Amino acid sequence: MQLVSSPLSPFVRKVRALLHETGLADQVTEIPVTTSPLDTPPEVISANPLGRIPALLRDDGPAIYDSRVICRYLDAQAGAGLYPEARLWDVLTLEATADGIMDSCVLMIYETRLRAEGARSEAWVEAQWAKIARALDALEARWMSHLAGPLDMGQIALACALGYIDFRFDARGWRTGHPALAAWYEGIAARDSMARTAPMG
Ligand SMILES: N[C@@H](CCC(=O)N[C@@H](CS)C(=O)NCC(=O)O)C(=O)O
Repeated sequence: MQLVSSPLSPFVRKVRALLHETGLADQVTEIPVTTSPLDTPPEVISANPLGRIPALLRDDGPAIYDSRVICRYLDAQAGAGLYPEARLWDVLTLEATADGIMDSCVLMIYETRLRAEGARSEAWVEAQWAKIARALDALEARWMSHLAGPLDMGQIALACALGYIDFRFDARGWRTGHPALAAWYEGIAARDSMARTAPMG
């Protein structure tokens, strides 16, 4: 299998972390790309008409995309149980929350990097951060007992999201007001799968 990827994408990181957690890493080779909404390479479009990464090229079927679909597929291939039936809706909701944090982070980056200076909206950027801040509050208030449980894909996704906030928006100080979440993150960030996939640069 081949993964259309980029080392800095938090969505790609979800897949890469899952590959390490499940022992499937040596079955997937990466096709590194540089992509943005304004400049999408053909190999991304041929794998995903939406022009987004990650996309997984399978040996025995059409390409699949969206990190949630890829992660669920690879988990099933490995029989790893990262989407346990008994907690499925919680795991999927947690993964959706993490993905939503990443969506807002990526939109903030695009707004400041891709838009011409005079067209940028500070209010819009702050509205994206407000979504992230509300999600962090909800995680701190309602999700800590789930996070204390066995590893699942929601937790891996959340670790990727928090790592991406650290990487791009460290100055926002997300740990302030979220001590339990910060303590949980210290633990999961030390896992081999997270250390080996941390964004650098
Ligand atoms: N929901 C998608 C989001 C993927 C996504 O937004 N990826 C970014 C890179 S971090 C991308 O490909 N952006 C290019 C674009 O939006 O055209 C997923 O989970 O895979």
